[in-house]
Amino acid sequence: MRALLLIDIQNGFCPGGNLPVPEGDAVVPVANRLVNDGPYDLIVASQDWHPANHGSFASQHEGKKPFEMGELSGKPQIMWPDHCVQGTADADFHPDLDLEKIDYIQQKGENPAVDSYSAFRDNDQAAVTGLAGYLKAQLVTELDICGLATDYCVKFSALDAREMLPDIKVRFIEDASRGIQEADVKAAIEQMRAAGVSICRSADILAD
Ligand code: VGL
Ligand code: ZN
Repeated sequence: MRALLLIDIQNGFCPGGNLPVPEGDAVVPVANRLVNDGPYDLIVASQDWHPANHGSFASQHEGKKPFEMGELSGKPQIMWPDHCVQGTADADFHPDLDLEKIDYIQQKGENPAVDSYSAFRDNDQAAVTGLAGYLKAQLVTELDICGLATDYCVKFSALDAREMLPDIKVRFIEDASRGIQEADVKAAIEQMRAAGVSICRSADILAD
């Protein structure tokens, strides 16, 4: 079973959103091509889904501004702008993303006391989301990952996929992803590669 995992292709991470990733919306047509013309048996999407009082928001910390370093539950935490609040348009998937073929949506980031970059588990690794169990139950053997943002949620999802599902082949689709900081994207790709994630482009997959 081959699965595609679309990470956080939401309004909040696209231009005009509350935590915009440069060119974030450029991943949408590529993701749609992979969904419609790719070799996948299963399509999964993750959705950053925060309560309004989430502790990763600078607004919840006296005197903190977005993108400063702060603390959450005693651990270092980047202070993000309020983003992807449950039930708001910012948390909706990009309106041009084809949702009909999505088999499973994994929401994450609901616990206000911990951030959850990975679609598989919280950053403190204490609680899992259920996505690894779902992919195992579906007998997935190959998992391709792309979306937003390469240097945060895509990277941590790919690393957790390698760690929690060691028998599954994991690939990162570079042109179907965008990151927040260019230097961090380069480092993220090297970190994924070192963890056994293959790096590919959508054309390689669509040509198969
Ligand atoms: C993300 C920062 C905060 C992401 C989510 O989807 O990469 N980044 N929440
Ligand atoms: Zn978030």
